[in-house]
Amino acid sequence: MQSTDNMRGIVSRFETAGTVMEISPLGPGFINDTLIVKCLDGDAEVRYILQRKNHNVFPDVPGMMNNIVMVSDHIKAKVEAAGGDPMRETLTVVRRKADSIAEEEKGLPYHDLYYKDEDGNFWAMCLFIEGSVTYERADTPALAFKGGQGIGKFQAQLADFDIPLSETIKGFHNIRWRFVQWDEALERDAAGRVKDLAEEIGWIESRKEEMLAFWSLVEDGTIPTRVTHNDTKISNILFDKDGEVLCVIDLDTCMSSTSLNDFGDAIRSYTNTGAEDDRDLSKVSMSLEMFKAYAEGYLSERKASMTESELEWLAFSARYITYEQVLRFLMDYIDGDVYYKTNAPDHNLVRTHAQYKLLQSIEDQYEQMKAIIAAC
Ligand code: GN1
Ligand code: MG
Repeated sequence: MQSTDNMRGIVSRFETAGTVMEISPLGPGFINDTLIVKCLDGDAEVRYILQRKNHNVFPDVPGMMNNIVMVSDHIKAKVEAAGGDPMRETLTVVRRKADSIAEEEKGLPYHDLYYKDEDGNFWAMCLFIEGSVTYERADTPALAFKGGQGIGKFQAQLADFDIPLSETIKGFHNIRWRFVQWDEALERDAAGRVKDLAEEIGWIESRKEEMLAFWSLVEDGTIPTRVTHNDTKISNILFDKDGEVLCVIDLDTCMSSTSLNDFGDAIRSYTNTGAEDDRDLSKVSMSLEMFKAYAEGYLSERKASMTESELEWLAFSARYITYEQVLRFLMDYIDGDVYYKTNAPDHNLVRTHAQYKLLQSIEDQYEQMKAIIAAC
């Protein structure tokens, strides 16, 4: 992380109010670095989120920032029409101060949405939403229900968004593309770890065909493509103090995909009785009660607009995304930990094992999950 003076220099490029009082780190994101910036404007304290966007993960940060602005502007209009508060119910991107934009920046696309520092790092800001609460895990079915409602509503708000979005990460939830990367990773064996991973590699290979079969239904249009969030874990939702969903955040991966992925990714996170990186596998399983609550919340917003095929494959999406996450953690371990932030040399392997345990638990309860969806 940079020195405080550097950080203040970065903040000074953006349209913040008042004087910067404090800049401190926030949250456990695996990809970007996130800071909170406290400003004093007269007597009022105004806070902002400053992020160093990971340009190794997101090769086109300007395009991504433009996606975020277009999507949040669209939601703002919906919130306003419904009599809500557009400044609290969706993200507000903070733009560059006009006089901080250098001549050579002016020709660049979306140059008012980010700042690129001398080291080549990309910075972006948005308003901090006061009075919001985040969770690393869902403690109660009531919270899971609300989370499901929140993502269902988010997708509904974007149902008529028809401007093409830039693909911020190629083939993000496209398992066919993930297998291309997977084969390359095995071939490279960059960290020399493949020889010790026969069992884990077997977990991936043994389910390859059924995952590809599901994805072909997306490719041939049987399952429709929509604007989706693609990273719907619980920590990417802001709740208010009464447990109501305020705002869906982390719009970096907002792009076109199947809405099922948002459901599956949320199930992966909300229903886990353990942690995503639990070393104690006996703690990890899928809670069917949480599944039911999330599904009921989600379907309360989305059921009417879903196709037969989406409903039919909804439960499977939890298997698909959890499987993909096992693959992604294992692939990063094989690659020598280059994608996710890690806190131990075996962190990605621990994550792989914990996600695989979760996947097995989901597979074991698949028939009950389908019955719950049918009953909704
Ligand atoms: C990453 O950025 P963050 O921490 O919200 C990742 C997700 C993974 C998740 C696993 C851009 O999410 O896809 O599911 O970690 N985001 C990206 O917890 O790869
Ligand atoms: Mg993210």
